[in-house]
Amino acid sequence: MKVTVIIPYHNEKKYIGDCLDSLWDQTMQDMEAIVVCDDCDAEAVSELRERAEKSPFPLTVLELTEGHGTAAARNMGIRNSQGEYVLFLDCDDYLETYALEEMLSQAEGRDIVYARHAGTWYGRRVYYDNGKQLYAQNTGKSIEEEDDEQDPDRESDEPDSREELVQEDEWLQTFDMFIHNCSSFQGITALGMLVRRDYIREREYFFDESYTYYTDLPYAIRLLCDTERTGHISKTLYIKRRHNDPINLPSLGQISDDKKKHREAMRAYQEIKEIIRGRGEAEIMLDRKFIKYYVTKIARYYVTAGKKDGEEIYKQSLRCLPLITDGAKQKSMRYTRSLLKLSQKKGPAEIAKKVSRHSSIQTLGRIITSRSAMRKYLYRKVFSRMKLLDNVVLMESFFGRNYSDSPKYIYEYLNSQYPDRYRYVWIFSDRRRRREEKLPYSSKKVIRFSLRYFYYMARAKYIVFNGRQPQYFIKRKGNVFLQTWHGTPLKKLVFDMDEVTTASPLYKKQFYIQTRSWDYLVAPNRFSEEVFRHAFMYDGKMLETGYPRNDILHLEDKSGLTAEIKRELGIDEDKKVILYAPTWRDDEFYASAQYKFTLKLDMDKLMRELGDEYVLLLRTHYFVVDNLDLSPYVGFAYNVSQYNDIARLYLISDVLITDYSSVFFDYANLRRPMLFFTYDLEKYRSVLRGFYIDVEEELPGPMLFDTDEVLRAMKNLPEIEEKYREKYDKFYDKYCAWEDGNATRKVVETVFGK
Ligand code: C2G
Repeated sequence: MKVTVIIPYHNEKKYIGDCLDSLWDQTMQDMEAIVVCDDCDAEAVSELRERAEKSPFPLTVLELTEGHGTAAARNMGIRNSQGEYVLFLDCDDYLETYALEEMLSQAEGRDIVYARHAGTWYGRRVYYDNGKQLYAQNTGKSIEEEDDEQDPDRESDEPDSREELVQEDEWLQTFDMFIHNCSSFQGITALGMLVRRDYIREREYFFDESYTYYTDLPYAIRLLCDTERTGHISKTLYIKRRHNDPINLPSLGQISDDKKKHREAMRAYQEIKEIIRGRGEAEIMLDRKFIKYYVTKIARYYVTAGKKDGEEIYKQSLRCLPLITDGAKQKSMRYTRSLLKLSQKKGPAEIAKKVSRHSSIQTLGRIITSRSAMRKYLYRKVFSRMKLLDNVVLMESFFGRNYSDSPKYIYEYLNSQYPDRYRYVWIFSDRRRRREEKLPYSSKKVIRFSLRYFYYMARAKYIVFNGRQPQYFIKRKGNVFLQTWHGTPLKKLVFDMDEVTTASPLYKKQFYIQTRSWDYLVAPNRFSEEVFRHAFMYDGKMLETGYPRNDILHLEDKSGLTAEIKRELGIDEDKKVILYAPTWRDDEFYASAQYKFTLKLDMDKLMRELGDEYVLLLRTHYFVVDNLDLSPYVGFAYNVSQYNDIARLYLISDVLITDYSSVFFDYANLRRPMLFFTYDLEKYRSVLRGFYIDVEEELPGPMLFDTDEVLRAMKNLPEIEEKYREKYDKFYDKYCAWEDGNATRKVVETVFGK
């Protein structure tokens, strides 16, 4: 048998499927896999055993009997291995399908073959479908907060530059790839190394089980340094998966356990210096990784650590710092060099002072050169220390895109019922919107991310938003944060999403932090309440009221208002109205927060067949930036994408066409017919998102896949209404039961008092 793949497993059910599938699909199958279960539940073990039975190659499932942790699991794997070579694979990672074949092709006469790694936030399906594209997108900022830097204190003191190697030395080339593949000192790993089993066995190389976090470091360095017979492959063969849910499923690197990590890191450093001393360039490469770790982690630790902890780490650092080669120090920046020097002379308090000073200088530099950094600084250090303004309500809908949605109705209700009780500040995303949005009553309008915006974010007592607030929002004592949200969820949200293919890959963590600031969350129906609880991991107060934005749909007499809205839009009062309001597609974008939309309806046909009786309102989602040209269809098609309040469009529509947008839950309040133009259902459902409800079962209208089907449905609306009557009633009872025109009053009375 050629290869044994050793996989430690600790209940990561969500990931192991991809890992094993990538072995199933290997082009070279002369192999075995050993999965070592470390403290797994019975279900996880039996699922694995079931898989093992069907495996095309021997798949052994072992349960760790002595010790625990990755080191112990891998050691057990080594002891039970049969292959000529072993390869370490983590259960949350996977291999390229030709990985083993490629590595073996280089293995003759070598003890170790090392191949390049790639990092990804995604499982195999997304990675191979359009992983690169998504990766490029995801290294950018989250879509809702394009200019919201996630950490205002983010800085890098020591660039991790890599120099071109001129030597032809194969060992050094392998070492170079190995060390630079690992993004940091703490990321140095034995994963993806194909190692001759006898080389391991003869020298009794086992992982040191006394480490929790750093067992790979000394192990990998020792393996590499004890042989000259190494080779490397510059193709990516090992895919290392980052965890997008550090709240529920953190990887070892995402666990915050600083003191222990620092202790182990330094112990590992001392150990590997014994091994690598005198290896010239290789030693310098490794030292540079350690220096970066020291400057960005340990020295900063002194700023926040207690005295005792700081002293303890400091003592250990005194044993490490003298081991750093001059060659590595010389390649460092000036600040780093002086910090290293100081660290050997002065204690943790002095080091912390220097670090803080340096960080203040960097902040100052940022403030001077960037207005946005200056505003954020004022927000944190000045405005947030001023007294809260008890009568100010700050409001935002759709990140400032318009005056609409539940905040609008809450604002109007407050003004009409309690005139003069509060002052209001509305946020708009840009000058044009601020100018064009005409608000009843008196209110201030501020531009998102302007100085006045930060001022009111810090000082307003009440915050009423229908979406997330920025990452850097500081919840103050006395703040009342009312989160109305903006739709009954059909598409899976946050913690229920396996892959986060849209926003920042750390979306889950960010979301978790953001929801901690919410005092009230509005639920439109019982179903949403339950989903919000798990999808947002929200355990705060839930307002079981229905959406304030839908009160208008329950007006007894709608005729006056509908006539007014039709006039406002220039629509002939005798024409019936079709509203086409699709949602956005995660994979169709120009850049962060700028989504494309392609119209899949044949407008010529629709106009020809329906133009006498109907007009069509096209309403794209607020993330879509494409401005669709409807000029050939004047008098029939209207682009109402910029119209502020979709609820007013619902009111004048006789029929809704949508897809996977939450608009249909709201529109159902009117009990008017709905058609679902779901031309990309499979992609949307199974690749991009995943739904909470069984659409085939629950949707109160037909799913249609091309213009002809839409036309046929439009011409048979009465039959369709008849056919879906029962489903519609059920749907209404499940999603609209709380909405009876009183949601705004109920929300206001709970949050603001009578
Ligand atoms: N919307 C709109 N026009 C569209 C689509 C949506 O005005 N063409 C508005 C509606 O108020 C809708 C809201 O934006 O309820 C949310 O739109 P969705 O299409 O459902 O998508 P998304 O913004 O991703 O929100 O829990 C709900 C989810 O968060 C979905």
